[in-house]
Amino acid sequence: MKGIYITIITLLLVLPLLGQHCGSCPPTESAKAPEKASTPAPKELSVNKAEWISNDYYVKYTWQKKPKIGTDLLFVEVYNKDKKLVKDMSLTANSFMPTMRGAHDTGDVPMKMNKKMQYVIDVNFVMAGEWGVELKFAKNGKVFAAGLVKAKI
Ligand SMILES: [Cu+2]
Repeated sequence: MKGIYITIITLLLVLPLLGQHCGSCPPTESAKAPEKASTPAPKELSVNKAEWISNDYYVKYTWQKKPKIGTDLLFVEVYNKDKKLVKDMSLTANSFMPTMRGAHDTGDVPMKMNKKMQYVIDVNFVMAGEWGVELKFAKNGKVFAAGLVKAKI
C-alpha cells in the first residue's frame, strides 16, 4: 500500500516538470512565429550570378579579392526589372560562422553605397572555416527579402 502512495506522489511531482521545456529543447513553432513573419528566409546567392530576390529585383555580388583570413570587401548590386541599378534600398549584412553561431556574429550592419552604386560592407574573416553573410533588403523601412552569401576560408 505504501508503494502506491509513493508512486502517486512521485507522479504528481514529475508530471508538471514534463510539461515544461528543457533548456536545450528547440523553441516551439508559435514561439518562433513573430520573427519568421518579419524576416523572409534567406535565399542562397552565388558569386557574380544574377539571383532574383523578389518579383521586381535581382542581385549580384562579388568580393574585392578571394576571401581568406583578414578583411575583405563584399559588393552587392541590386537591379530592377529594367536591368537598372537600384540605390533607394537599405541593405544590412550580418557576418557569422554557421558552426559557431554567436561567436563572431556582427549583427545587421548597414551597408554603404559606393560611386559605382554598389552596396559595400567589410567582412572580417577572423578564422578559417565556413562563413556566411546574411543580407537583408529593405524598402521604405520594410525588409522584403534576404540573401545568404557563403564563403569558405
Ligand atoms: Cu569561429
